Amino acid sequence: MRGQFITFEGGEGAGKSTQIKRLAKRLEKDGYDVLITREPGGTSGAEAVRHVVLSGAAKQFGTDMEAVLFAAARADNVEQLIKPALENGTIVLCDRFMDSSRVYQGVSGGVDKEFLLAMERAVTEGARPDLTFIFDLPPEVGLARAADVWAEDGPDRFEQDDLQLQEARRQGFLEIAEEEPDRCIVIDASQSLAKVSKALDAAVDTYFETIQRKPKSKSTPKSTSKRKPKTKAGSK
Ligand code: T5A
Repeated sequence: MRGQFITFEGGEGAGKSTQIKRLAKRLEKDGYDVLITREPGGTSGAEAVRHVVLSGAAKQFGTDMEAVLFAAARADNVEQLIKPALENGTIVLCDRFMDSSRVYQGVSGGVDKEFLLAMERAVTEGARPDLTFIFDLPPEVGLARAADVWAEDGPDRFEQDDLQLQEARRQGFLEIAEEEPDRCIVIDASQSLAKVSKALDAAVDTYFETIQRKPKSKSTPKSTSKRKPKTKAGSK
């Protein structure tokens, strides 16, 4: 049985990485095979691209160039890690994916939508997210959280952008959730860690019940049924 591909999206410091690590432990404890990856990154090639884009080294070449670099990193992550894991029945938890390109390069970067979608189709073939959590919170709250964990060199290329751009990104993610309610669930990420964890766990449990996904070790998986539309979890 093919695995499940779950992506986590949202603004800066929304709490995605924290929740992914926690959720992975919980799912592994439940008997699932889990792979964590991130974007840009995951593979050595994609991690090299990560350094180039997040350091700001590519900024001078324009947002189209940055969009292509993110797509190149994604292609490597998809081919080397994500697809093989899904084929193996693994649950893949990915910290950011195609929606980040739609929002950061598209909505706030001004890159042509058709150009972005063409690259998206090319690199995500066979690895489209089954489920996407959009971590929603006011950008000033997320940036304050992120600032607590900034490395010595301070904010990265995208964390430096002003609040207006960060707010545009927030709206961009919410629009994707509205346009694709079958795939996306909005999580109110401004809540306490405990409340976000609870909302996320409940949404994952509901999703697995809907697709009748069971841990390998606990029972034989049944065939995947058509999913019902998802409702918002812990959202405002
Ligand atoms: N990008 C990425 C693009 O422009 N295009 C693309 O296509 C892709 C894929 C990636 C950057 O690249 C851009 C977007 C990004 O700017 P990154 O470092 O991976 O860079 O950036 P983020 O994904 O934003 O990583 P962050 O670490 O900033 O955010 P997280 O992972 O959402 O937050 P997390 O879990 O690290 O938490 C941050 C802090 O908040 C605390 C945590 O303990 C931590 O200290 N925290 C909470 N505090 C209070 N209440 C809660 N509920 C909390 N949850 C976490």
